[in-house]
Amino acid sequence: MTIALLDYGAGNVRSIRNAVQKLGFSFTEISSAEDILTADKVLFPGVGSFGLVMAELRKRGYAEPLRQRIVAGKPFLGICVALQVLYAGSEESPGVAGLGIFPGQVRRFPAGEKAVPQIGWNGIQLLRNSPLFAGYQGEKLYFVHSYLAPLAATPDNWQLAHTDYGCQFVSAVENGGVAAFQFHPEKSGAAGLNILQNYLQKKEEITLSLKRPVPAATKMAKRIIACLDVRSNDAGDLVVTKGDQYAVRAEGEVRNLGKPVALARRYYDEGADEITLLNITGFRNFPLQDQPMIDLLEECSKNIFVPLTIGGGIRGFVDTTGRSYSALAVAAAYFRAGADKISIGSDAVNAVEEFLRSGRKSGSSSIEQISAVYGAQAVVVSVDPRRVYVDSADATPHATVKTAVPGPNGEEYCWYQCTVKGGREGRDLDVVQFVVACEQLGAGEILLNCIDRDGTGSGFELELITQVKAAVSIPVIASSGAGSAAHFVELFTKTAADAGLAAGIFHRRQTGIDEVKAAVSVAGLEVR
Ligand code: 1PR
Repeated sequence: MTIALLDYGAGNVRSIRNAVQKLGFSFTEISSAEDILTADKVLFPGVGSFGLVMAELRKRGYAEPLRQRIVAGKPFLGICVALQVLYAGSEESPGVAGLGIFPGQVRRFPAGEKAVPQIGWNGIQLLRNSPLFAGYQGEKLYFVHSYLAPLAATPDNWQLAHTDYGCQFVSAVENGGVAAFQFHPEKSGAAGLNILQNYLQKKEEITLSLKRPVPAATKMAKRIIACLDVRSNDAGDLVVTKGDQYAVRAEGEVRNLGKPVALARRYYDEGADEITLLNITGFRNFPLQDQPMIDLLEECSKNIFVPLTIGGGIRGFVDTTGRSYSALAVAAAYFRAGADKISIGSDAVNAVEEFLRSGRKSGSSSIEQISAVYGAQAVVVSVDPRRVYVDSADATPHATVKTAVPGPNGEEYCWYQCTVKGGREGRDLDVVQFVVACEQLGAGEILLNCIDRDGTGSGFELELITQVKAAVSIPVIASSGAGSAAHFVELFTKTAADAGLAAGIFHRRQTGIDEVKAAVSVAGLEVR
């Protein structure tokens, strides 16, 4: 049996390769129209925008054979944008024709109370039994998208599952041997791998599960993320470290909290919804000359089937021979090595300063370049703010908050100053200016750290999180300060944060990811 993978080289399909290999299948690469028509099974993980995917398919002469295969009902599985290209067109790329299997248009999520993109774990309502979902127990699955397949645009006999997020949309279609999912089975943990296996194995090997009742509306989970700050210690080994307000040395030595690959694997096994790796000295070393970080990512991604984010050192660079590398090239290397999202720190501050100075988008900043190629949902901006106290809101042009935790001289207001190089340099830029500009430049998510809280275990910086969440419509990951499961409950009940991230309490086994999820669930909030 030939399983053929359709990868036109425009994005990260390493995750799907790793998942297929983990399941014990081998695959061939599609390199001609003929391959599309003759393979026993086609697997198409769509990456990039709707327009980009269609342009690649047309350029390679794949659009028509794909259409033929789908119309003939021969085995095909499309993931994410590969579901959307089954429609006639999309609001994402006006004027670009899709494969046109369905006559309707793909739409953007309505602007409103929900953060867009939808990033995270949501449920599906299965409308009927399908061999693809044999063994599925109703687990949440991983979604990451800004555009959706409307019910009205999808023929009834194709609709297999619905999901709710601000509105109801089609999250899976199936007819004959053809299926497509909006969620990512390759990033949906064991439940997702099982669905993928159902597609890859021979039909007769599948036992149909019993009919289940269709659940009520699906709900998005609050994500719990484990973060590994990684750097070389003085002996030159990559270690997971942890700072106190970003200071990672104790008695002169870089704190060593474990080996990155083993720790990341532990968090996957313990149920982390996402894992973030930050190369915290990336501002010094250039990642493309820092191969251990790429190797580390490759190793991690082989056994981790939830989203992996990597940050540190994503920026343009000129080496000693005068050769220049773009931030896009660095991001591409990380995506190829298995990252699902990249995170930009210091260089995002530079990009925003330039944007605010010139008043226009240059198109050449790291955020813009990477977002244009990989999509906003793959671009996280990690910000390292710290408090600057002032006596009154009028004392500074920056966006202040009236704080319940006054400054050392009784100051009742503060603003949050953006920093670069791991907090070593402060800039005349407040966090509100910064995140608003990042969203305009094409970032899909904010990783909101707080230097004052980092490593203190004193709880998340709720005033900062509330200020940032009110300023943007993209998801916000709250980070720094978690000291207990109760702090996550406080985070999700007192702010609208989409995810909570912690490092120290997980590394030191002070609180388990399961304990955090249990506490958040008892508080009436949705978890995976
Ligand atoms: O600037 O693009 O090279 O990216 C560097 C990245 O490294 C940035 O994302 C920056 O936040 C991070 N970073 C730089 N220096 C440090 C440091 O600690 N000295 N770590 C650092 C950031 C903050 C969180 C941490 C949470 C949770 N660490 O990621 O994991 O605060 O910790 P806690 O739960 O123990 O309180 P670039």
